[in-house]
Amino acid sequence: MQRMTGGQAVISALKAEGVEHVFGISGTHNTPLFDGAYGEPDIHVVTVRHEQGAAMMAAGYARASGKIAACFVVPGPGLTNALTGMGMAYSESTPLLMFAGQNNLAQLGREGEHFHELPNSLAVAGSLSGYAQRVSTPDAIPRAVREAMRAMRCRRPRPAYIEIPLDVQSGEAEIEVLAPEKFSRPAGDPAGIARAAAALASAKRPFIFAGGGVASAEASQPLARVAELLGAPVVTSVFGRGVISDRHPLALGDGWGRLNAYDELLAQADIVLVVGSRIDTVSDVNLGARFPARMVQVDLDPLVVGQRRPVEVGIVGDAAAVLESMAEKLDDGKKRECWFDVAGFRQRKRALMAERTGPVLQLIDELRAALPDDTIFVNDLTLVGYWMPLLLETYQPRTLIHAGTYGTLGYALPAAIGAKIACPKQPVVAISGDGGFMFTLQELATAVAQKLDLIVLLFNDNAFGAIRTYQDRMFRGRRIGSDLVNPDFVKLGEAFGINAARVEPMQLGATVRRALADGGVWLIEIPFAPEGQATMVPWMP
Ligand SMILES: Cc1ncc(C[n+]2csc(CCOP(=O)(O)OP(=O)(O)O)c2C)c(N)n1
Ligand SMILES: [Mg+2]
Repeated sequence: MQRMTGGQAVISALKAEGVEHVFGISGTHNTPLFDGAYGEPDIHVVTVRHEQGAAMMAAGYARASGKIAACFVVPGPGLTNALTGMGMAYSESTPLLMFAGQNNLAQLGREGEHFHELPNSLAVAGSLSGYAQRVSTPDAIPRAVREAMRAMRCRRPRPAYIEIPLDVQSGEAEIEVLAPEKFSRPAGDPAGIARAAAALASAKRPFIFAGGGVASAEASQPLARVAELLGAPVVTSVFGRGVISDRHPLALGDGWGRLNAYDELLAQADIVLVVGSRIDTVSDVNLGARFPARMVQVDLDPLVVGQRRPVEVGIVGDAAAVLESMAEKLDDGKKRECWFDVAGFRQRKRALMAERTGPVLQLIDELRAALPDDTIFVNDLTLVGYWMPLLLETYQPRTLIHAGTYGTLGYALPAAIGAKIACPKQPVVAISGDGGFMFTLQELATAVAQKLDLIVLLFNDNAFGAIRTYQDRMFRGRRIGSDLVNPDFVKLGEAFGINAARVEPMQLGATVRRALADGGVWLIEIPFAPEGQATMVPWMP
């Protein structure tokens, strides 16, 4: 037991859980939380420039590293600003620990029009969280943090939310700091795993569909082992990119969209193992409807198993644990030959993509060649970003962070900042359009303050380009509200004191190499407005 304030209790609990970073903005309603971190060498406070940035940074941090970061925001506007980032994290099954201040206990629930009052804030935040609680005494704080951690670690990861009234933050009490706990996830029902292994082994032409759950469970190795034992090609969702290296002979990459590039695989496959994926709409617009009728599904979330279509065998469990047990069952000392011509398919797919995406593929190839294998790319919703999961060769898990199904503009820069803070040794590249960049550009100041090495690519067509194309296609060229008047982005970068350049697409590789060598924050604007079918993003009908 130690005597401390509620704010200090939060910091002690975070330290005990191994949390190292807090993203946030202070105000009168959360200063005791910030004060708790005063002089604490193990907790790094990152001041952001808008709360949506805080949540997106924490999300990028978790997706790049698997580590959990906290956010501190004021109630009312601080929380509502953070909601878009929380929505993003919720839809991508990403953990983050959001703390909001609150008015004093006695003022709550009365519609008293107190400062920062947001009626039903718990319900508001709770709708985007896997755990939401208000604490009413300082000594309840360690338990709430522990419960939040349990929810994020043991169940499908989601944001967690803890709300602390001001008098609880500054109140003192004798507080017990809880010792760290080893969290465990369900390892899957052994009988189900045996049936799944038998079903997969009995089929002649299996394939695997692997999602973000494989990355969060750090299950790349057992995934490759199961694939090799079955001779099964592996397709990933956009969230699963990198869980199997594109250099692996069984890796097919991702690429469903609306392109139907996988028709030849689907026409022949007789069973599918879906692991760590809800079969999301960005990865497969058909939501798995065209998968083989025989399906084995492994997921940590019981609601996901069988959600899209009936399963022959469903297993609720951690992807790493289940795939390891499955590999044990399948292992008869031999690897099976793959029934599908993966190399030939990849060549045909690349030729199709070259024809279809032309200059976009060239750009992405340039980028890949200029950057090391462990570079983390973070995509916004922009032409080049949409194509990244399909076109970028990806070699490691967590290195391609694609904006989630929530689909907000402005995600790339803050999520990239979070990724860089979590993984300082890896190069990080944000990919934005002129429209999306302007949603969160103020976080350039955060990148500067944190002295980051960061490359921001801004593809400028002076438009909400995808929407303009959509209007051209679906509304017979009746363009409205999709052209943009932009600032001079190079001057804007200079005003932030960062390196800024405007380069033609052909110079991108050289410029990125230079940015990597020189370090610091780089804003590289690429005027880019291709014509014709290259503007047709993968999701467009
Ligand atoms: C918060 C939010 N508002 C609106 C949209 C709708 N939207 C999707 S793409 C897009 C255009 C983005 O323009 P830009 O970032 O310049 O990329 P481009 O399509 O030009 O490559 C818009 C407005 C959205 N996804 N998110
Ligand atoms: Mg644009």
